[in-house]
Amino acid sequence: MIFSFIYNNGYFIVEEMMLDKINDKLTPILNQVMERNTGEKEFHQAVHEVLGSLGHVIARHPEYADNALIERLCEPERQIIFRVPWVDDQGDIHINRGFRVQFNSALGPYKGGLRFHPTVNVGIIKFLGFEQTFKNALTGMPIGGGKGGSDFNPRGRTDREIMRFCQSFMTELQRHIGEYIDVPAGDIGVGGREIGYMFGQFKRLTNRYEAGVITGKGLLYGGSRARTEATGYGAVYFVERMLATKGYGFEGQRAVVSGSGNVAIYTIQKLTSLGAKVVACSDSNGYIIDEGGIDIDLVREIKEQRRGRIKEYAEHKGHSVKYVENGSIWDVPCDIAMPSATQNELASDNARTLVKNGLIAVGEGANMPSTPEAIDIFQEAGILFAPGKAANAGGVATSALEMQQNASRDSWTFEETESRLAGIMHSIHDLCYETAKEYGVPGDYVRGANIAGFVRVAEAMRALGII
Ligand code: NDP
Ligand code: 2IT
Repeated sequence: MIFSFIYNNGYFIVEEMMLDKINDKLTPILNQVMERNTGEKEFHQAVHEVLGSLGHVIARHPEYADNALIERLCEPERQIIFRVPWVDDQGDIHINRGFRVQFNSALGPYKGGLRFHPTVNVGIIKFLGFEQTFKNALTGMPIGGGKGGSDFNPRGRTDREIMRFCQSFMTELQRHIGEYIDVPAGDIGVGGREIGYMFGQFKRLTNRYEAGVITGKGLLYGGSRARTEATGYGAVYFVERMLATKGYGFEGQRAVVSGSGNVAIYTIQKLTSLGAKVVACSDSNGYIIDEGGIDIDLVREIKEQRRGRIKEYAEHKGHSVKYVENGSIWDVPCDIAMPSATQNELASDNARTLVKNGLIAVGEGANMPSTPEAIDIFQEAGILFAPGKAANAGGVATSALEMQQNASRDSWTFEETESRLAGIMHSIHDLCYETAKEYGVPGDYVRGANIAGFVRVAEAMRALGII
């Protein structure tokens, strides 16, 4: 029996992994991954979920397991760990650790974000790079999978400190990236400001205006319109299409969105514009409930302009808004839940509460926010469940649109870019939906996404030989 150790709200929860989902051929591969990557529990969890979906595929296409293809798929092509020294405003020196895991380049240059958060370690970056490989495949765009970041904590740091940290981080990272090699972007703790400082340092060190080396850039220096909004908007487009398969729409639905960062903000904005009422959002300290519907302009002012805390929303609005410190946002009853903060933020007890409260759909804006047991509970209850690697692919897809614009030295309108994003999300939805049906698990978007992503990467890896 294998257990996963899941960090949730300050506690480790031990949850049993459902090994019976794993096919005989795949079990030794999973065991090897767990032995070889000791203690990297999030990476184990991500590999377990994907391999747990592949039983039927390998039965139908045994050639995908030839030449140790799956073993190769579970081992990153390259893992880079480096020192990031920087000086704070008082003149004290800090040493952080930088990471870039170049997971798989079968479909294109490595592509994926950079995360700056104190919890970052190699296991977190590996899980994210592994997920990214399949997500990027689902977009149908020519991008491989990678991820990076640092255990640097940006919270409370001045603008100058952030700049010096980003410059030091890029001083090392620049030797490993390039528009045809590896193209980073943002993730938790990395937004437009950080991308600007990193691109500036890359340009200075290389003497090249190579815009396609990084995405999420500002509009004046090679960024794409709609990239900032893309992950949240894309997740809502996916959920809209998923709801439509059951004849539902957003009008009048009550929604809860965790987090209040980039993904959460634009998820809330799009849900609201399509007729849903978003009643709660959060940060790592607590959550707010606004029964009148979240005032997104106020959230943006607090979070994007002042880099403040979500508690300030309640302080500003007074009695009509409730702030709950350290509680679980999933206690708030809703029809649609969109976890958009971080991995394993929604565990089995939260899933049970949501189901009991009448939930109809979950759309994962974050990467791997639901624990495996929570996903089982949703699926057994017949809840529509959109996994992150499909639902949040709009961010990276729009990054690939940014790369296209950079390559052609073009710049599209917001409408043009958003309509391409919507088209991509609809086709990812339909691919997952049709794949699930084809493999005898209709309505199972987890398997649909894992299988469809895997097949694309596996086909490319087979064509490229044993490398
Ligand atoms: P941001 O840094 O903009 O926002 C992150 C939000 O999540 C904040 O509200 C933050 O609260 C909260 N959060 C982060 N870590 C934790 C934690 N350990 N516990 C509780 N809350 C936490 O990041 P993004 O919005 O960009 O990313 C959110 C999620 O979406 C991540 O899983 C990311 O990987 C994923 N994602 C992002 C994409 C993008 O384009 N940005 C694309 C696809 C997926 P606090 O301020 O208190 O830390
Ligand atoms: O998890 C993700 O897909 C991202 N953080 C975005 C990656 C990208 O390259 O835009």
